[in-house]
Amino acid sequence: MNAPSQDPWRVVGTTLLVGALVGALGGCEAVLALGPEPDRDAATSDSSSSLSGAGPAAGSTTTTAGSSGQGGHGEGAASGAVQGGAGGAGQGGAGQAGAGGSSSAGGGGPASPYAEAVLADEPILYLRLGETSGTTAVAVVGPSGQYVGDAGSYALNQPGLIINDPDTAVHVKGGGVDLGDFADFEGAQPYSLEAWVKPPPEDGAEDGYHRVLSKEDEDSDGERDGYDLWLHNGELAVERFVAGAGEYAFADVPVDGSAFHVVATFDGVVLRLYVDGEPRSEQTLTQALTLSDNSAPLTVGRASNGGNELQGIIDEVAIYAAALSEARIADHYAVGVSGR
Ligand SMILES: [Ca+2]
Ligand SMILES: [Ca+2]
Ligand SMILES: [Ca+2]
Repeated sequence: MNAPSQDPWRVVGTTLLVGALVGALGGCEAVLALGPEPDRDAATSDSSSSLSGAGPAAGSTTTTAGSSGQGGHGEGAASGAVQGGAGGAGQGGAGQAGAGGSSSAGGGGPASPYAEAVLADEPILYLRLGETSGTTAVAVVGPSGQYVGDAGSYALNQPGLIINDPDTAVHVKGGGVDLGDFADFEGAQPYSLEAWVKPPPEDGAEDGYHRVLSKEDEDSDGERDGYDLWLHNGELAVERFVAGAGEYAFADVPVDGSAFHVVATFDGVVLRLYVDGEPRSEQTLTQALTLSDNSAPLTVGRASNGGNELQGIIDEVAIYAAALSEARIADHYAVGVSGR
């Protein structure tokens, strides 16, 4: 009960996360994998103050951290944690606790304003893709994935796409991440899909539809069902399919090899696509396109069936069970390109 308040990340990571999260094992692995980073302790004092701004998610997570870090009473983080903890208990907010707590784990060491911005919106999946070795894509929130593909089909530990954030990214070259059957979003459930992508310069000969994210079953009945986000000849699209009938929203993206931020949202009726924090297109569905539960894996960097590979760096993938607002998307982008 007397752990120093200046190290809430460690307290959360080692005591709370393990039991609290859906991705508890992943969170623990994140701590182990990232623990040795030298700046960890130095950065945690900064992160404690910023954590208090993360709202109920961070606050409720730190229920344990707050009670064990009571020496810090009077500081933003400690009081936030205590208040958050009370709120979390009242709401039975285990999921929220998980999200906030894993922010600490995912951060590992240095505070990440970008990760905090993501976690403030309570994703159901958040992959920082910052592994340096192994085959597990450790989830900060949600199920961890497996890096899949032939030897050389992906490269870990590539420069990340978030400014002033030491967390790295993966370069996919045919491989990707398989998250298993997750995030079906049956019916007309809302969602948001988010990623940072840095494809190679367009050479004019590009062909094919390169999946950034995919949760699409076409194999069981030969017809496309689900949703995905793809690149094709400098065009980005979010699509939604039921029994082969689909609707899309499209937007142009850079073809000069520069990175961009994408968020696709679905609010139950309208598909929207945002690039670099700005709304770029939308499509109001003209048919219901009611999704069914399927068993196709959610994948990053290639289609659920392993095809349609993306080439390039992909980073900071998040999925939310809500349509993020334009303001929140703009904020994520602003933090991502400023580092604060
Ligand atoms: Ca990353
Ligand atoms: Ca199908
Ligand atoms: Ca399913």
